[in-house]
Amino acid sequence: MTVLSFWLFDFADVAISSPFGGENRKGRVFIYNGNRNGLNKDPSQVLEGSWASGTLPAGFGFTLRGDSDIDKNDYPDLIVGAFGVEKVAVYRARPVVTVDAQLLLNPTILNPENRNCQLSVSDTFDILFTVRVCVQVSGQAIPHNIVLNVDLELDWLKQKGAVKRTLFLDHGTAQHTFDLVVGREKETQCQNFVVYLREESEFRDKLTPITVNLNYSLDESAFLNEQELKPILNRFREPRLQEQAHILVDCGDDNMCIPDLKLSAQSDKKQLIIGEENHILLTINARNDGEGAYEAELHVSVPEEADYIGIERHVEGLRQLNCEYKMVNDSRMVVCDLGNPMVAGTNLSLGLRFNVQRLENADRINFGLYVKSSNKDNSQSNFVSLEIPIAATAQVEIRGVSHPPHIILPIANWEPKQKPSEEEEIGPLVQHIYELHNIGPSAVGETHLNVGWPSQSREEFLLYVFQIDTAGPITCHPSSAINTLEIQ
Ligand SMILES: *[C@@H]1O[C@H](CO)[C@@H](O)[C@H](O)[C@H]1NC(C)=O
Ligand SMILES: *[C@@H]1O[C@H](CO)[C@@H](O)[C@H](O)[C@H]1NC(C)=O
Ligand SMILES: *[C@@H]1O[C@H](CO)[C@@H](O)[C@H](O)[C@H]1NC(C)=O
Ligand SMILES: [Ca+2]
Ligand SMILES: [Ca+2]
Repeated sequence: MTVLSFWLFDFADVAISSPFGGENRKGRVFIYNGNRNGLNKDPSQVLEGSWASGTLPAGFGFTLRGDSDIDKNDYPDLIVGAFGVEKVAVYRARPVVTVDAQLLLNPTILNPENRNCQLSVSDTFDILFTVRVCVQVSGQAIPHNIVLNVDLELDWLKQKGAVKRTLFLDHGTAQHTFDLVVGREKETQCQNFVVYLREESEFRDKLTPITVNLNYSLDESAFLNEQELKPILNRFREPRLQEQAHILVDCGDDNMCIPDLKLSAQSDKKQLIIGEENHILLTINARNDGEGAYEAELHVSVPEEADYIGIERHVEGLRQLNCEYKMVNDSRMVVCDLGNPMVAGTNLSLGLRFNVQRLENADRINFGLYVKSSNKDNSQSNFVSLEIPIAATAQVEIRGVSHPPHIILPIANWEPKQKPSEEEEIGPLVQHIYELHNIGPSAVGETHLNVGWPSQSREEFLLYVFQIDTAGPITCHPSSAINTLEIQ
């Protein structure tokens, strides 16, 4: 192991070699940067020998020489010897550019009530703020002018096609890339950009801060001299800055909105009857007893038996909100906009109408309701499960007539026969007609009609049944055999 220290800036850096270390014992040199308290724990660079070990190991790093400036660029260089292959490698140090960048937003609180400037393109008043980028560069023996590629991105937290709430006034975009030329001995170099907040109707999220992201890199194409080593950015500076602006929301001194959402709901029908025209009106009361609830929405899950008709518009005291019917993950929902924000103290009622059919296979239907907001804390209301039982009711009627209506006994000039074989021989014909009616509304299943009749009197036939006719979906089963005498 060989240890070599060399000085650059304030703290000594150290090169430590391990001549037989690394893959296939090719040898390695580790560079550790110094800091105020000594050395960094992890190496900033690891140099690898590139010569295979023959009979002798290559021994890359067997000797280290440094702290001298071979190419006269003002940075100490490092020479690594590999005695096994009779080679030396020279590592030239690149100039290090330290960038001090600042990102300033003004103002940092945007008040949507306070649209203060008229844009020529639209006739609306816009909320503007300034993004100021300031940069200073320093470094030993760095080029006279440093060119930085700078990327500015507005509303950085809104990625992947989300609506950017702020745009550059000059470009109409949320992203802007530009070159900043900073002189070595110059004062801080600044550039201002005017940014506007889109109209409130164009976005919903007012709670998430508007994050402005700045990142930069060295424009390497600006260094034309091939002989000279190109500078690099100081690796101990993150080439990225972020600042945030907030849209003013009514959240009290702590600037944290904690809503207290309450929900209740009832149906105008206490039960549903199979077979009836079932329209129901759900009357829903939503309140916010806490601070502003942002992007507040009422979510109603609709049971499969029900179809959404619309919002009730004719009852006084019920608000006409914007409600939308949609499918969410295979479940049917009605989603109503309760406001953005649903301000503190809101107490509103609305009515939703549904048509309920297809009740035959259920004994109840269930609506699930809750209010959600985009607030971080306490974002949802209580969950309301509204259950409506299903019942069947039917009014069933029976009517009957007899032809003839009367028969007077004994029948004049008529004698019973010992062995009757013809219809007339057993007595006069009596016909009973029974009619069954279901007036509804529900269908009736498994209906039984029991008819009894006097069949005998004093050991003789009274009403002798010899035929049963039916019309309609009905079958008859006599309790004992009929027409035992087989009369034609
Ligand atoms: C800024 O960062 C993004 C993402 O990391 C990168 O794609 C872009 O090239 C960077 N811009 C500059 C100027 O370095
Ligand atoms: C829909 O499904 C996704 C993924 O399965 C889940 O994260 C999300 O919460 C679901 N949404 C609802 C409203 O159930
Ligand atoms: C909400 O308003 C209704 C009338 O619109 C009223 O009857 C009810 O008491 C109010 N609720 C609260 C908690 O203020
Ligand atoms: Ca040098
Ligand atoms: Ca608060």
